[in-house]
Formats: sequence, C-alpha cells, structure tokens
Amino acid sequence: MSSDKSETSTHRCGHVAIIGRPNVGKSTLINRLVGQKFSITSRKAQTTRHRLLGIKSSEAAQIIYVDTPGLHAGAGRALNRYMNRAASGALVGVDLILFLTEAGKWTDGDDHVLARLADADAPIVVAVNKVDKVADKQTLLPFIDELSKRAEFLDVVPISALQGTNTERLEQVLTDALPVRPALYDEEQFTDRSERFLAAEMVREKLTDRLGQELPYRLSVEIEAFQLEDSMLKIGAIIWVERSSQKGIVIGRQGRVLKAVGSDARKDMEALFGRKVFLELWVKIKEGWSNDEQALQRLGYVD
Ligand SMILES: Nc1nc2c(ncn2[C@@H]2O[C@H](COP(=O)(O)OP(=O)(O)OP(=O)(O)O)[C@@H](O)[C@H]2O)c(=O)[nH]1
Ligand SMILES: [Mg+2]
Repeated sequence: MSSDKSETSTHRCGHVAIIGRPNVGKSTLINRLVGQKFSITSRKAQTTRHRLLGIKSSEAAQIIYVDTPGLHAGAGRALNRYMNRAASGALVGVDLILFLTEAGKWTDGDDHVLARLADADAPIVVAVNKVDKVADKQTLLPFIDELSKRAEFLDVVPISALQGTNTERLEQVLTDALPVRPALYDEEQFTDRSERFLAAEMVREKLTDRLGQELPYRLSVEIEAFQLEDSMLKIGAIIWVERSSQKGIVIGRQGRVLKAVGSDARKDMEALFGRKVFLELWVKIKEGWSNDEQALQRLGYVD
C-alpha cells in the first residue's frame, strides 16, 4: 500500500478563484484560509494588482486559492485594465469560483462582478463577508435569501475573514466541491510567488497605509537587490512614482514617511521570511508609468 496520502482515493485537490469587487476582503480571506499573511490588504480599494496563489494543504485536501484584483468597471488607465485582465483570467480553468460579497451591502460593483461570472464554467460558492460589522444579525437572513435568488449558487456561507468566523465551514464547503485528485504542490509550499515579489508587495502595503487617497495608485515597487549575507537578507527596493511632487510626499519631511514605511515593511519581512532583514528604499520617477503599457511590462505587470 502506498504511504503517500495524496494517492489515497479520497484526497481532494483543485483551484478556487476568489472573485469580488474591490475592498470586499478577498486578500484578508486568502490569508485567513492559508494561515499566513502573505497577500497584502488595506482599507483602500484596488490594493491587489496581480493574481497570486495561496495553497492550503491538509491530510484530506489541497486547496489552491487564487487571490485576484477587485473586478471593477470603467477601467481607464492601463494599470486598471491589467488588473481586470488578471481577475478575469482567474475564471478560466479553475474548479470552483468563490464569489466574495459583503453582508448587507449589495452594490453596482457586485452586479458588475456577477455579470462577469455568468460566462464562467465553474460552479460558484458565495461567501458573505464582514458579518462582524452587522449589528442586527436578523437582517442577515433576508440578505442571504435575496442573494441566493440572483444566480445559481452551490452554497451561500456567511463569514468574517477578519475574525475567522465560519471560515472553517467555508473551507469544508469548498473542499467537498473539489474533485478527488492527488496534490499538485508540495505540502510545504504556500504560494507560487517568490520572496522578491512578496517583499515588494509588503513595501507597497505600508506605503498604501501611510499615504493619502490617490498616491497609492500612482506608485509601484521594484526589488533591485535581494541577497543573503551572513544569514541576513539584504533587500533594496525602488519606489516608482509618476511626478517629482509625489516623490517629496513619499519621502516625507526629513525622510520621516520613508523611514516609517521601511521600518514597518522590514518587520513584516522578518516575520514572513524568518530571518533578519536589512532594507533600503529609494524613490524614483517614471513619468506616467501607470498608463503606459511598456512601462507596466518593465515593472512586472505581465499577463
Ligand atoms: N470588519 C471586517 N473588515 C474586514 C473583513 N475582511 C476584510 N476586512 C477589511 O476590509 C478591507 C479590505 O480588505 P482586503 O482584504 O484588502 O480586500 P480585497 O477584496 O482584497 O481588496 P482589493 O485587493 O482592493 O480588491 C481591509 O481594511 C480589511 O481589514 C471582515 O470580515 N470584517
Ligand atoms: Mg486584495
């Protein structure tokens, strides 16, 4: 008899695309389900820009979650078009779609996402997130009832990704809907993305936290150096902005903003990579990069 559990006849495995409008909690949820904080999150919408995998392996199953940028309408700039392509692309070839919505808050953005899901082949499970924000829990049932009528869904599961409420049940619902199949990834692996990618994202998360409403959309982070020296990771990152006025804001008076961003990002990197990190940040200008297809490609926004 084989000792490899992935070869037993009940092991389930498959891809689950997490789809939803911006800011609904997709990345918070993937971090919760995978049990690692590796996908960046923020209060501001349109934080996630790339598709990335989060892999959860257990005895019974391996669920390969796909985090995606929030699908949004009226995408004017090249960066937004890239983000929407990254999200739509996740609908192809997956075993299951997890449509994430927000409790008590159905918007035009959700209608837009639902319209995109109509063309998808995979069955859809809906999760109703942020139930912790609903004061009167009695309003949840009618909301879920309404939602259930909007399309054909396998199941509708209320959750709080932030607090972890009911996320184990969600995982069970998803597992049961996946095909019986051996694991595709090594059980130690939790993402398809490199440490370099995750490091760049951590810097971007801290910038998004500290800067005003618009600026986060005008910057991109590129890792220039990533070396292990005497058990310490030496990481150098460039923060690309679009104008010199933005550069001044990112650096801050006497370099205060940049220093704080670096310190916050370094702490997260040390926690995730499990070693000491020396982080250096530079701010540079690449005019209009976010609406320039070629600049985007050079910065790693590649389909
Ligand atoms: N109260 C509450 N807040 C939540 C919950 N899940 C996520 N949030 C918050 O919602 C905000 C957006 O979360 P993200 O995980 O970045 O959302 P997202 O869907 O990945 O957003 P984009 O990447 O921009 O599409 C953050 O401030 C989260 O802390 C939840 O269950 N309850
Ligand atoms: Mg996200």
